[in-house]
Amino acid sequence: MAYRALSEQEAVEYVKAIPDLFSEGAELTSREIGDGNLNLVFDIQEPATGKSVIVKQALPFARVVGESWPLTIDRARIESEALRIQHKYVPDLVPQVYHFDGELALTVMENVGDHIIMRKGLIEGKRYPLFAKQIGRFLAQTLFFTSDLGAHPYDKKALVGTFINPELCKITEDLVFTDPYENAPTNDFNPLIRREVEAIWNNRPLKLEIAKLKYDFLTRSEALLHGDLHTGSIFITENSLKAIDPEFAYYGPIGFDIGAVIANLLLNYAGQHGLQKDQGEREAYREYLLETVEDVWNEFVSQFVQLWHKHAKERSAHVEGLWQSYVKRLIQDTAGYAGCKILRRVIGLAGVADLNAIEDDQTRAEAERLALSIGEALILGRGGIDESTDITDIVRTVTERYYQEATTV
Ligand code: SR1
Ligand code: MG
Repeated sequence: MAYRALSEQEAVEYVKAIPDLFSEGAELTSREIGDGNLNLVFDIQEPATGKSVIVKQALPFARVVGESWPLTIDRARIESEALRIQHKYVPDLVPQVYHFDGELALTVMENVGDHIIMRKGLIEGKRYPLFAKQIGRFLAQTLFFTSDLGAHPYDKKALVGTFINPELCKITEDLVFTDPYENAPTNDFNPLIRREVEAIWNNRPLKLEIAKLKYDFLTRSEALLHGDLHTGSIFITENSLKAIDPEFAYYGPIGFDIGAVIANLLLNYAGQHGLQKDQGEREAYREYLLETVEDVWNEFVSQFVQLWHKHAKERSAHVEGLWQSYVKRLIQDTAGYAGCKILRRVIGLAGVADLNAIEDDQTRAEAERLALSIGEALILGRGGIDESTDITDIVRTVTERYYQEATTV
């Protein structure tokens, strides 16, 4: 069938025609629930049995902007293939793909509608005690087994080819690594923080560090990344986690994915300034977020290093001292990428609800200034980072300084 964007009813007809998915004559309901930046998402339910699936269809443009921003529908293939690979390594943490249609750029997959978007949960002040273990395992397994450490060299090169994703990478190159640091038309920030944003545009040492991180993003094909692992790409309950939406998947630097997770925890940390009015509650929740940042890194690294010792086939991986220097470089990359991802969400296109939900412009500007200071400090301070507490120490120091300066002004 030639490409066309489906209606709710057409999505029902489509899934009915897939063999062995629903029983013949099943009564199905359909609702378009996509609220992301790019795609159509249909929630298809069979009320009689409670069975359901998700139909996700790529639009030939970026939904967040409209038809004036054309965008390849090949991203649907990238997403379904990435989901299949990730599902192979962590089946409990990734939705199962039932069907893919390249012509329609459409994937039919497991419906995880009993989960909520983690960003929403964090904004509501929920805690997820299993999150760090779950995401640490997701990161360690998917990144190790697709890297030169865990994959056969021929398989790894073939995968690099499968995941050539130029248009989606270009979005990241522009929106994460370029536009926010100059006066670009895509930028979209609170006018009250213009002074701080202009200071970033004029901060040459910061721009140099961001350029180095961008260069690694462009050139270092380390592992198959999720590519957009923010808390809006994580569906969660108290017991279960599902990582969704890997349409930005490509072979890139491992720290980019870990940094995305940490950045989004820290964006919520900054947002607490306006989200939580009670100071005691706010401090307690911020402590929880910082512990989670440390746990995410610690879980990832302990599992990644175990996999390295047990499964690394690359002979040079066992040269004495290599894993230690690799891990040190990884945590520094992680901090740098986390910093870029924080800055882009404050200055650039596609902000986050953790900050945007703060209604009062002035209070939101205060939270955004804190986020900018944290992002900047992580990028500039990353060379001195060795362990997860070095990351959280930077955040604590910046926060203390921020509130001291706020009370002395
Ligand atoms: C035009 S797409 C804007 C952003 O949404 C996605 O989630 C990515 O983060 C992208 O940069
Ligand atoms: Mg997405």
